Amino acid sequence: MPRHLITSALPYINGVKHLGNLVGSMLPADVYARYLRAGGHEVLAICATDEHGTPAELGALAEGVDVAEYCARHHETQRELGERFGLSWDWFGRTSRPQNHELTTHFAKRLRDEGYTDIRTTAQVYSLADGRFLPDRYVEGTCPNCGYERARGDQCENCGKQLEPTELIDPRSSVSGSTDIEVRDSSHVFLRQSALADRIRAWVDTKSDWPQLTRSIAYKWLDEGLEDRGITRDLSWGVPVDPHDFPEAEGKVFYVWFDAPIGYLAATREWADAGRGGDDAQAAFDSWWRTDRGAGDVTYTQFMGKDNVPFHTLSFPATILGSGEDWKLVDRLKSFNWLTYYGGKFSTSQGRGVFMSDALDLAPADCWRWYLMANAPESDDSSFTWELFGEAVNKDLVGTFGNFVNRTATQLDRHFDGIVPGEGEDGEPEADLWSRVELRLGEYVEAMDALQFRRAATALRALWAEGNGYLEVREPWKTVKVDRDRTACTLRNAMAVALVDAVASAPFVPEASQRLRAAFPADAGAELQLDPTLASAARAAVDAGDAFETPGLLFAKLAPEQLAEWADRFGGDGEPGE
Ligand code: B3M
Ligand code: ZN
Repeated sequence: MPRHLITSALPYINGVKHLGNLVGSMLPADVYARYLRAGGHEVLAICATDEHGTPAELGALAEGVDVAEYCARHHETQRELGERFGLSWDWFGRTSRPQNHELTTHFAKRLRDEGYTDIRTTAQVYSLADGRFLPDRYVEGTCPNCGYERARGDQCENCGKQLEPTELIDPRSSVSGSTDIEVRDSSHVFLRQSALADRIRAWVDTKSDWPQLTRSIAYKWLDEGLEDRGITRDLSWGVPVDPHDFPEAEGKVFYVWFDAPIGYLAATREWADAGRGGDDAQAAFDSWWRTDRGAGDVTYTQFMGKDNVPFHTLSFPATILGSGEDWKLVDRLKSFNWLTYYGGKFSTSQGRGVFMSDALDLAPADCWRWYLMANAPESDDSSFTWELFGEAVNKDLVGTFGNFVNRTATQLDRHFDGIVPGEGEDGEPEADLWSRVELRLGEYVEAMDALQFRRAATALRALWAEGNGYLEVREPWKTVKVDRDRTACTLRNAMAVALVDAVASAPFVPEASQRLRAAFPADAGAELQLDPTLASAARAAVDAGDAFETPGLLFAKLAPEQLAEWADRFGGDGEPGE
């Protein structure tokens, strides 16, 4: 069996992530990781906070703490929120840790040795008042094209024109507002991506199974011509350039997008280092990342929003390929469109939309997980609305899954003291039920294997509905008065379907699934796997005499007034925002 390495784009350290960030990377990565584990696969799920770059420095400045402390604090918040959302990482690391410093330094040196770097002088804006170089987007001024007064040094957001900061009229620092700025020359390390373009294209050509969105983004960039890229910056927070390797760039740090993807390896190294020493740690790490040292059987799947695709299909592969070493490259890359908030952008600065911390105060993680994945922006952008959220919870979770389990449990409890009865022979209705369950399960597994989450959610919803359909045909609440054997048979089969549901639903709604699973005796289907054998295995696992503890209501209904109040509070007024 292949082993599976799974990474999700590393959340940037600044602040709490919104639901759009969650559904575009961390959540689908978790759903897939849980799915594979439930199928008996060996999985390593890795994530980390992406901690370098100017926004971290400025965030720390705004909070009046030093940047190391700022990052430590926000890392902790993000880790905790992730765990409360049920994100089952094997490791949640930090790009500011020594493992990333070491690996980033290593890759830069390898690239230099292979002849893929050179040193170039670039003109950079320096703010005397702030005592620092300013990245392009932190220079503000009047757009030479349209006269907009708050154009940024990389682009005018009014007319969309791409700009150089030196083109701005009346430029000023957006950090302090100071106009006391000047252009200074600075030498930087460049990665010669142009020299690697053919190798990258040849590699992308082998990825015919990548989704269309991913492929089209990669080819667009390749067709436009891969440009060489500065991989160092004039900042103080980051992985320092080793002056022995690059004396001309002494005192600078690597660009955040150079070290962040190396963070996938580094966070794995953190995992390997935890509780292991020296050679063991090295071997554990290598077995996931070095194809010449045991990672040959690893399937590597990445999850990310579409804006991150160029960095993962081109820049990071350039780092890997250019190193001349046998590092693992991504096999499957799942990218997502945007989740919008009523058609507009989620906005951290305007507090528009729902953020991970708010969400958990309103409803359990499972409700969010289900809603978000069942409506994931896969083939197109999708829009968050409170109506859709309410529907996902009330119709799917409460009305379909929860209702089936609750009706079954109540009947069993009321008429058979919660003990699975042995009477009654399975007949035609049961044969029909199980062939439908098999069918739904097959659809579900196929969609999950293909990383098609909406399709998987549709199949899962249909699986839940099969249980209800069966109860409605068999009507145990009526037959119990006249035909106890038939009722026993119905409830025994319904129990087995509930067990199928518990296992199959776990990737999407782990907490409720766990509670349902725990209602069965510990040994009932302890070995069940989430794969096409699940239906028959669960059917065999539910035995007469098994005691079933009623799990209580799996999900609670959301009242319309409640939803309306939230819409009010979070700005869900149907007005597309900025
Ligand atoms: N931190 C995502 C972002 O902030 C970025 C992903 C890095 S993945 C190596 O847009
Ligand atoms: Zn403009």
